[in-house]
Amino acid sequence: MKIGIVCYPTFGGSGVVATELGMALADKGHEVHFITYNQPVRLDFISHNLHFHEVLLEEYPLFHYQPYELALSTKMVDVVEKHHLEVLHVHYAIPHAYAAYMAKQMLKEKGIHIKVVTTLHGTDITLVGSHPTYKTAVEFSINHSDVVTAVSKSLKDTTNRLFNIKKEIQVIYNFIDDEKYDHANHEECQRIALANPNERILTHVSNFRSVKRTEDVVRIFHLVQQDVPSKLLMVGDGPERAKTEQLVEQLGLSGKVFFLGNSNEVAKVLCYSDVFLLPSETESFGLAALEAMAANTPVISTNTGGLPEVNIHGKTGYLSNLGDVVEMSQNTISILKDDATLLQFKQNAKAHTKQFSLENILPVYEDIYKSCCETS
Ligand code: GMT
Repeated sequence: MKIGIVCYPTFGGSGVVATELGMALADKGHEVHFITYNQPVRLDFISHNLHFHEVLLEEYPLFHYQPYELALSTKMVDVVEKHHLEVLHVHYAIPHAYAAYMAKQMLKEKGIHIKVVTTLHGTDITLVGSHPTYKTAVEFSINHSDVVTAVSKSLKDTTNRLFNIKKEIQVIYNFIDDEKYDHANHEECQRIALANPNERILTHVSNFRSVKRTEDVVRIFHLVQQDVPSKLLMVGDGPERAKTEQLVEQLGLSGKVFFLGNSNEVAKVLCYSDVFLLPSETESFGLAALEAMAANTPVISTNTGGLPEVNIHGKTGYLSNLGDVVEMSQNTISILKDDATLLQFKQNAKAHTKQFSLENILPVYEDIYKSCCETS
């Protein structure tokens, strides 16, 4: 099939899911066209079936804000027309679902009938989408998509609670390309460079937005390292990084906490890790947790949003109430207390990711594209 994918090209989870999906579809022989304002960070041009179309913006003195939706919907129309696309799959409702609706209407005038699949990822519903500034347009564009999917049952329920949705939302979980995370693929994984042999390694990966509670990560680590010799790796960058670095200094943890910045090689960093910390305020799914588990790393997380659908309490890690850093540190210590317990949690975490494998999820998206193109 000929598929257009619209996403944010940054380190956010929705962009990662969209990019991995597009690359896997191209691998299976589909022709995939990414339409966004930058080349997606994880996009690897490994296939001649992959194309990237950059949305360019025109500066004009009158514009206080540049009209990105207009440029995006114009680009969608151009690409659909020129490459005869059959379906547009937009990731993250704001503003992609709205721009796709506009493109669909413009194409209809030309006698072209494109199908629109919208995938809801989380903050497009929970934090931003339901805000009165955007709510009416988000609700409208969800209701006018041909197919709507959400990345967890929790996100589906939240969407139905916050909006007046008139169509069925299908749940399709985030997925993982298991092979990328197998330790066997990372012979260079040398934890000795980061920690002494007697030390454990804790890891956090995020875009350092306030919803990720990166200061809680440091507070948990502060308590853990009093009991268990350990180091903390902080991967990613964003608005909360400076404050989090300050807290590390205040707590006297410099030298034990390493800020690695944004990385394209999360799988390599995770191969060093013993426990992954994700104390988010909310997570519609928690792709970072799934990636950690695929790299044999148990997860200490909050019990918010879709996290209980991914992280199984007492098996793949532990879940706690938001902000309960004491309980989260005790749970971390209980996993790290001896090698046998840690090994059991690592094995459970890895085994649990099988149900989220790319090979299970990819055909579900393919079926959706096929069946929506068959209906008039
Ligand atoms: O985590 C973020 O803030 C980025 C955000 C995004 O849309 O880029 O991630 C969301 O989508 C991911 C992929 O579906 C989910 O795994 C994350 O849980 C979700 N983040 C939140 O709900 C906070």
